[in-house]
Amino acid sequence: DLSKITNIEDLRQVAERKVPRMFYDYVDSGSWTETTYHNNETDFDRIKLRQRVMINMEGRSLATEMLGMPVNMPVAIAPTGFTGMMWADGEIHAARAAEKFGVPFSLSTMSICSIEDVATHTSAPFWFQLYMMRDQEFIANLIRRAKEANCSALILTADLQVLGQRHKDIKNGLSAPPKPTLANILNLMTKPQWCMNMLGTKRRTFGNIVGHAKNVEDISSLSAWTAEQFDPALSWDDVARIKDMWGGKLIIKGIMEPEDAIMAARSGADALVVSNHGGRQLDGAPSSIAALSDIIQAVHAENSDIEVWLDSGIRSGQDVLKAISLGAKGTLIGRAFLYGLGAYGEDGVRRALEIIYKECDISMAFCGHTNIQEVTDDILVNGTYEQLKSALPYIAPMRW
Ligand code: HOC
Repeated sequence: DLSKITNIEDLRQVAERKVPRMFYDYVDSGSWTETTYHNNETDFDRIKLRQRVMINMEGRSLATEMLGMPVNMPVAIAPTGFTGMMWADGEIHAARAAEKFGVPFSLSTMSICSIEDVATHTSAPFWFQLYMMRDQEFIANLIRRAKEANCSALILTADLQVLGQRHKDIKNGLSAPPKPTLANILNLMTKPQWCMNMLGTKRRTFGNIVGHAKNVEDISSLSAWTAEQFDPALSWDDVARIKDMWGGKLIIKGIMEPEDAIMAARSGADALVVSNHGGRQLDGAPSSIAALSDIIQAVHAENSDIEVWLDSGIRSGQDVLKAISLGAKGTLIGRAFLYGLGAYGEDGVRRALEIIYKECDISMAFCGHTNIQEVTDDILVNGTYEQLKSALPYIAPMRW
């Protein structure tokens, strides 16, 4: 009975107790000083909502579309690495929860369950996330596998051609599966449910790259592998090439500047995600919510119909509502669903989605709206650019 789990923080606390330290820390941390990681959350809190009254709140709906696909609310599950280490077969559990809730699920290249594992255990089409690598044959192979699995969109990650330095992962000796060191064994002894679940699955390392990448189970070999494999020369020409190879809906994730948003719009991508990778890459970047307005404006000035989405820092339905009010057409959640997964598996992901739905729905009602598709920045106390600037001091200057 998860009725006493009322917010995402509750799920985080349970996950912290149940998940081995190295995997919990992998999720619950950012790069370097973690300033961007923290700002992603605190900047949402600085944006204030206007309470309206005497407006009929009946018949509310959060239903909308992302890339023309109907969604129960404007939230998708983000592609996250090592997800099957939060809970055995975690990607399958999260995908099932998303499918039942009517929101999209995205599978990371660096997932534990493979594309085929998830496709076999779900029926709704999911999205596949790709890193540009030097090995073109491997890229073509991943794209072919995603097509065969009936994936309905491809997400190209633009901001991880080099890996941000994450101190906790290095100190913990992050690996999948965990190495049998004394520290790990002692920590695993305090996580009996996790150990039992893991013993019951054969999926304990990276399902999509196994066979292609040898010995990439720990953080130093993974970092070396990404440095060797991920193509640092990724360019907008590659995006056009990937779009051709894929032939379906393409999403570019990791846009933080208007000039890059314009390039994404011109590249033929169908959606872009304003994202600083959850504060896991460039520490020192602004929060993603501070970067949003400027990007929306640039895309409008370009007359492009590319959809602008946002991730990084969303821990509540109010955060979703704020992003939508500032012009995002959709959002992605990472940690918010991972805490649920680590805490209770599929039930926990479902609970995370229910919590976010309810918070978004109730907040929208308080702001005097009944339809998420009609929400604009008129629900914000600090909705205009000048007002936002006082709430988010380092919001990008208006350049477009
Ligand atoms: C060491 C893992 O997007 C993240 C993920 C996956 C990164 C791949 C390399 O952790 O931010």
